[in-house]
Amino acid sequence: MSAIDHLHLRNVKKKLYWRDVQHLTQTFKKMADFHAQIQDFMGKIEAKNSHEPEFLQAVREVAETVIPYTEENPKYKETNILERICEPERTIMFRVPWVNDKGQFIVNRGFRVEMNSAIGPYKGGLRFHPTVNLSVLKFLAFEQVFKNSLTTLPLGGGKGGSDFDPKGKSDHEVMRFCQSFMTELSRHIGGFTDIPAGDIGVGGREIGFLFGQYKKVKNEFAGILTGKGLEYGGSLIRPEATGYGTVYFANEVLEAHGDSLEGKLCAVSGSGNVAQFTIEKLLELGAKPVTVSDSGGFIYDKDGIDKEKLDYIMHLKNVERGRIHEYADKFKGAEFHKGATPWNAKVDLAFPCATQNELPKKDAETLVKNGCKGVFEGANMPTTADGYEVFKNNKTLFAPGKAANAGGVATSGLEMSQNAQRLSWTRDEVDYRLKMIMQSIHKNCEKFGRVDDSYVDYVRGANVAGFVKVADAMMAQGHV
Ligand code: NDP
Ligand code: 2IT
Repeated sequence: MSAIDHLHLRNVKKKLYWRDVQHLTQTFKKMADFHAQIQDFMGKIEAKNSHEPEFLQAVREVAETVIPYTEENPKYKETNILERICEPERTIMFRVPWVNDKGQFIVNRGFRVEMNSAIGPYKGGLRFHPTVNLSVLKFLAFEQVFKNSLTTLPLGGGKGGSDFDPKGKSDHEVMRFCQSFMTELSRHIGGFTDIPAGDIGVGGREIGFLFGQYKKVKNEFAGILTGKGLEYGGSLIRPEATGYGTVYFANEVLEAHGDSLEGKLCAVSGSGNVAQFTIEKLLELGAKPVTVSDSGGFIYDKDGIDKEKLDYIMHLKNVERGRIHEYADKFKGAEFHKGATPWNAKVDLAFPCATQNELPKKDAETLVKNGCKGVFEGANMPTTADGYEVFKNNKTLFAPGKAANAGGVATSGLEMSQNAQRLSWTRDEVDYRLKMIMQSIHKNCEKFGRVDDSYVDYVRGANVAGFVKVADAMMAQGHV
């Protein structure tokens, strides 16, 4: 190389260096600016909702991804859409009086958070669990707005429930509670207003009692709930839909990254509706689920939970209403770990399907250390904020609940369509539509969440994609 070439090369390097420095400085400045704006925004939300930690957690996750987007799309900032989305359109709290089998007078608290109706009537589940409070239901209703927007269907967001604990109650007690709950709720819901469904502690039995009471009080047979029994307007595949949809979504993510579910060891938490049908679909697609849990602890079955064992779990949980430790008595070789969660198991993939904040930072670190390549949230917000940071920093594939578990509410939307048409689609038809919806959610998340050729930030993708549709509808409808 000549002396002139050397000189030229040095100048090019110098220029490149300065360009890099300038670029980095700009990037840091932008990040600091975003950070300041997020802090400022959260300050306002925290001031109004200071006793609602779950709600604030859900809002912060959205703010961290949506605020940078609104900076580049100022129309959303100018119309203050994000702050407007954080304020429920309406929150209803009510007394639920009922009498237990001993003749005692019990009172519980009932709620319905009607969060956002920009793109359709309020839609979202009812949760019956002793931990239910306004913070939990506001976080769930907030998540539901973005999730429902992703489904491609015209569904607004809501959530409700009660601090009633169905565990240990007789069928008659559950029926009397549901009747009292619906006597009040019936004033606030309707096929064009608000259509609740199930969630933790609310399955087919509870939906039946709630539907019966609505019909009695209102004297109308209407599609005001989803998750109904097949005999009275329910849809095939709705019970399966959340778990199936989560696995369809996982399949999309893995395929997009040149991988598949075949032969993968999977940790599943929970043993309720979502966990059961997650396991069923994992088996169908060739994966090997090895854990299942409830609030008493988890089962590790090194031989895998096969179809026969899953049938046992379904009978134990749905019919006998038993506890998961009984699995270890039935199937020798399976271990029960009392009071623990499944995240220490050495697995390829994790499917948290129980409840919020069940996967904290230390467990995320253990999963990563053990070689876990993907986390797919069947539950709502099961991963803590710092747990998610661990996955993000390690480029673990991570599908947030509002995308991965949207198949449940999407199929509720399909149940509403069938009710409106007064007909029932076949199992194959509903399953096909569910699969198509999960594929479309995946594409939409990729569109807004792609970081580089090898990594998609599905959290950013889901939040921004969900936000854009709701925000555009809100802007079109004026400041209402
Ligand atoms: P179920 O009531 O059918 O099952 C809940 C399961 O999670 C049970 O195994 C329960 O154990 C466990 N669980 C609940 N709370 C806790 C807790 N605090 N600590 C440990 N384990 C707990 O509910 P689903 O399966 O319907 O719901 C599970 C998750 O999926 C929830 O986050 C829900 O919001 C979400 N989801 C549900 C949808 C649906 O269509 N049902 C749709 C989308 C999301 P135990 O019996 O001991 O309480
Ligand atoms: O969290 C959820 O998406 C649900 N519990 C299902 C809601 C519904 O309306 O089917």
